[in-house]
Amino acid sequence: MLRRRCFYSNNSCVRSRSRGRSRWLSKSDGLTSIKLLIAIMIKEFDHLYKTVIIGNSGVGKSAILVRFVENQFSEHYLATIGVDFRFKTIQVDGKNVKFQIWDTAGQERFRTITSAYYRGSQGILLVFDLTDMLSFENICKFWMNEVETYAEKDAIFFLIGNKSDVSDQRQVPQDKINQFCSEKKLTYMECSAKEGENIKEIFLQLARKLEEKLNLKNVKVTEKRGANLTQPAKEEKKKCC
Ligand SMILES: Nc1nc2c(ncn2[C@@H]2O[C@H](COP(=O)(O)OP(=O)(O)O)[C@@H](O)[C@H]2O)c(=O)[nH]1
Ligand SMILES: [Mg+2]
Repeated sequence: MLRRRCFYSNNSCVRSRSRGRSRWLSKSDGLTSIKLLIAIMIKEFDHLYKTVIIGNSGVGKSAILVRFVENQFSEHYLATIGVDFRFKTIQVDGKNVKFQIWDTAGQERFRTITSAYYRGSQGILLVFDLTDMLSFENICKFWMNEVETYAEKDAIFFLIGNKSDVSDQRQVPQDKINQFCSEKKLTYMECSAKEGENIKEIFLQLARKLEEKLNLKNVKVTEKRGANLTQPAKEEKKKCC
């Protein structure tokens, strides 16, 4: 009998969905990183950003991911075990920006997401359900604290209100959303994974912010180097004889 093997260093078994079905990742899937390396070498994309999706179970995290990557929506999703990630490349201002998007797979139900999930993430999507007040309260009370603790310090955070299509069942007041966003300096966007409304725009805006941040970083590094070049070289310490 074939044994199911985990290949991630954090020992989390990984399942991935292919065309809506879950499958265990085989050892050969460990080649993903090699494929990525080749993609970098042949300049298949300009920048790669790890982005994680977080929020209560049932808010539509997987639906957002599947809508963005496959432009599909299903009322029922199979919960994957471990973690699930997908790639998607978009064009942003003449650049090919590749997203590696991580989706939790049920652990959020028990709030047992490990810090490894957040490691190296540059983009964070905090998702709540506009028709479920508790899902918003949990962003404020729990998920925000969690990402502030574990995510990279300079990551870009977006607050996402999903299920905008069911406008007659809205539970989350706009002023509460605004207040929280101004407190935490978050970009807020509403979307509907079901209708496909605003999904691509979320990733476009995120990509723009990430690119801006990267450019700023590069300018700072260049300025620093320039400054160093104009500064007189430090006198070498004379060695004592
Ligand atoms: N009406 C509506 N339902 C949605 C939307 N997004 C997801 N759902 C439904 O919400 C349920 C939970 O979605 P899922 O993506 O599994 O949530 P997750 O647990 O956060 O990953 C599913 O039944 C989806 O069909 C949306 O934009 N509008
Ligand atoms: Mg899910």
